[in-house]
Amino acid sequence: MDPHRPRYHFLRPANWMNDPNGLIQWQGVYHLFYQCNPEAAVWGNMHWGHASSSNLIHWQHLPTALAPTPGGPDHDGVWSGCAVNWNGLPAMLYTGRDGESEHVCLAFSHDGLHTLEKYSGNPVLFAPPPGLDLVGFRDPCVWQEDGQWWMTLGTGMRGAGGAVLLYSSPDLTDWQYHGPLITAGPRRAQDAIWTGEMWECPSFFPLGGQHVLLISAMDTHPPYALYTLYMTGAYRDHRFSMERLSKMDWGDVYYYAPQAFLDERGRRIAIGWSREARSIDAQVAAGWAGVMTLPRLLDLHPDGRLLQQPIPEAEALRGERRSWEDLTINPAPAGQPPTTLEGLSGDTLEMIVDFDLREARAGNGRSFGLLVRRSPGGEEQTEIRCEPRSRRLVVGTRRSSQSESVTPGDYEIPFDFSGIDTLRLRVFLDCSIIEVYADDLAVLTARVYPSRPDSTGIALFAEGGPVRVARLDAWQMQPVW
Ligand code: DQQ
Repeated sequence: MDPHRPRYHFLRPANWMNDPNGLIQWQGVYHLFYQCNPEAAVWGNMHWGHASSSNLIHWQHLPTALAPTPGGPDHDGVWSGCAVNWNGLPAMLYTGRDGESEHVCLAFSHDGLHTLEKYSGNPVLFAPPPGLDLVGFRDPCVWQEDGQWWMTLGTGMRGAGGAVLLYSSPDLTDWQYHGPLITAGPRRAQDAIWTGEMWECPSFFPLGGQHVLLISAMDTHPPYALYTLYMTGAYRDHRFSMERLSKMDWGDVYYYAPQAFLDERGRRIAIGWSREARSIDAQVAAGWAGVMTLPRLLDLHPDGRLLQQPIPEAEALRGERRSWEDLTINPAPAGQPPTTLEGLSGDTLEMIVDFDLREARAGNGRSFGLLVRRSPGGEEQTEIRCEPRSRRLVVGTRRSSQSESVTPGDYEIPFDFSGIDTLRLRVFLDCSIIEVYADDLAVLTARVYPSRPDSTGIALFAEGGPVRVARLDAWQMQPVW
């Protein structure tokens, strides 16, 4: 068995997978369509794969749903798109790739999402309005508002950064341009986050009295971008004015192209794609590439920050549990190993760790955290480090693997520890994917490929002074495959 293949996250049986597409709950059943290459473990030849689930955790693989039509407007690939309820029929708006051109195409299902049929009049939107010099024209996100259909498309204004275009239609087939929903505008020196040359996969929706726009910022030239941003703000007169901008996931390239949908219970749920952090040769040799992150429940903090929580359904995977209370972790003397916990190890775990920040914050320059996927001698380990003084939380994968085919890195969440007495880290380990939730306010997805079978240890560490762990719960997670 491939030790790096996740066991409780969604992924295809084999070959390449990327963006989630067409997320919808239809007559009680969740459907996940996704970008895939059915022939190889490398990106290309894009089709829509398909799976369904009653709980967003246990998935059933279904036949490929959409393939390129030779001679059709999608003959070079069926790229990303969304699903809507079209007067009682599930309908998909997707990107048809045709050379370098991108068109909006429509498909629908007459048999309750067993199969999809392409609309004979495709494409339903052939090209952007004349006169715009754009980078990309793709990834429709569609909703109903005031008796009409509205659609956003991801693009960039050449030389001027990302943008989202807005269209409306009475019937999903005839689209009218309404101008940009939002444009990045010129880059300003004080902007903390570069928003890229184009915005892929916009996902736009109301949440907590405001609106949220998720975009995947892309820039293939310096200063480069390949990460997911969220914006919160006001949607008025068919324009979106952004008030807050942040990364949705601080793992950068390892969380991309998320799509958020509303389920039948009215929950806003996002699923993102995590690419591999090992060489293409290693991906081809493994025969699979790409995994979906755990679905996240989205909400809005009163101050406008996006709250993200793993869906509660994931708790059904919890198996054997171990708990500790009131632990004091002292700095290890030089050359001594960090603190391990009797009986706690593994590569498919959920952990909830409550760090008491009251003293640790006051202590000058203290840092503390967790080591996971650690070999007994520490030759391999992945670090989750809290640094209150430098206001950051770092996930370090530089020592995660001794294999040379892996891309290591340090990924950091800017995090303000002031005013928090207890920091709750919720960590999911599933073979090569790690998701770290910090107080549900910041999330970081990382990929690790330890080369040693004994790299399964968990340890706690403190530097510069002790840290108190108020509580630690850990569960062995049950596989879904
Ligand atoms: N992936 C799709 C595009 C999208 C990109 C192609 C984002 O539609 O813009 O596979 O990863």
